[in-house]
Amino acid sequence: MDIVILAVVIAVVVLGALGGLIVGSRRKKQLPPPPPAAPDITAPPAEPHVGDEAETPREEPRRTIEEVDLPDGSAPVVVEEPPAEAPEIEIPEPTAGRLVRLRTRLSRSQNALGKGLLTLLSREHLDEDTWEEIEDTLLTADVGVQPTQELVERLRERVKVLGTRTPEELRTLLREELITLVGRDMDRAVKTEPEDRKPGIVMVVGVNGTGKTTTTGKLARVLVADGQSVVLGAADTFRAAAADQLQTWGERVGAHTVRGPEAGDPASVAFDAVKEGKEMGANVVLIDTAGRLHTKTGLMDELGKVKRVVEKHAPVDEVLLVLDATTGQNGLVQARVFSEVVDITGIVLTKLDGTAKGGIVVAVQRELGVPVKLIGLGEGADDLAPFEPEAFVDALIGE
Ligand SMILES: Nc1nc2c(ncn2[C@@H]2O[C@H](COP(=O)(O)OP(=O)(O)O)[C@@H](O)[C@H]2O)c(=O)[nH]1
Ligand SMILES: [Mg+2]
Repeated sequence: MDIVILAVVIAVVVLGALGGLIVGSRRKKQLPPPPPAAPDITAPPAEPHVGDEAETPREEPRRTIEEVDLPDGSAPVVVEEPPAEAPEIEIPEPTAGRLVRLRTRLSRSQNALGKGLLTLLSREHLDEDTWEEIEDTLLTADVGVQPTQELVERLRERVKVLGTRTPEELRTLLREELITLVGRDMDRAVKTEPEDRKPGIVMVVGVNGTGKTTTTGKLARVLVADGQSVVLGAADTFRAAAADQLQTWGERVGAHTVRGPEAGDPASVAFDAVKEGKEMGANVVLIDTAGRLHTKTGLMDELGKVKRVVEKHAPVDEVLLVLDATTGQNGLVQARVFSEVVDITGIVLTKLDGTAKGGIVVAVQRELGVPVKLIGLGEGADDLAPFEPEAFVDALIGE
């Protein structure tokens, strides 16, 4: 009798355990995952079942104490975590005197152009051959035919008047004539502050690889250093990397970047950038555009469209054409084509640190009748300088 009872008890326990197992595994399969809602913490903790996981699955978000519904029924409080790491905002260096600081970067042009001319002018006999060499020096430095002839003409006259020439006199003479050639009286200020409204609108255009995005980023820093608030428009929508590149520049100085979907309409990104700039009360909106090949007329037309669409807000204050100084005559061809599509108001000559052809400054101004306003003298964040004819010429002919 006792044995029978024991056997029945064992059978019941074993069956019960088996049943629990089956129920447990069924439960696991059939029940939906526990809802993220906070449990009633006043209820006794649920008994673990056979087959339940020993640990909370890792992908389940862990709730902090603040999120748990308290017994008094108050709403769950969601505490936002601070962003992983706020980017550190840099303080760009002031723009005054930048060209002086960066003058050694013009050493290639200095050796080829400035020192070359001084040496030639210092020869005892300034014969025809020497004048021809002077001419060649200027042409090789991309000064351009017409400006070269003008300069040589002026130098010949003045040297004749001078009679005997001390090196100091020659230097002064050459300095004056070069500054005149580069242009003393042009308005080289980048127009970012229209009197009657905010924000100022600047478009940056040019062929791929000339340095548009870099220049836009550097210019944003210049403006921020001058106390202005800047919004960037990433209207180069052909490559996501281009918008990333611009945004990175912006983040470094705390400037907001407006971007659109990849391969989206550049004109609408530009439009939105100005709209957001207005809403944010920004001082300046800088619009970086795609590097269109001037041979692709369709793409060039699109650039015209970007400008027209932006001008539904307000006139564009400045259209900066970025030219790579190392490309020489090719840059002049680009300049011509771009000026047919949009009215260029200023030129940025980049990569003057990598060329002996600083004379391109003169040639490109002549070509467009528009002043060089900024020059790029390196890849560093503050290697963009306002163009000052005196400081530029001084850098060319050396101290
Ligand atoms: N040495 C030098 N490199 C520059 C200068 N400006 C731009 N670059 C470089 O030129 C390359 C192309 O620049 P990017 O801004 O991407 O050209 P984009 O295609 O016109 O936007 C980058 O490697 C820049 O660092 C400059 O003034 N000097
Ligand atoms: Mg670019």
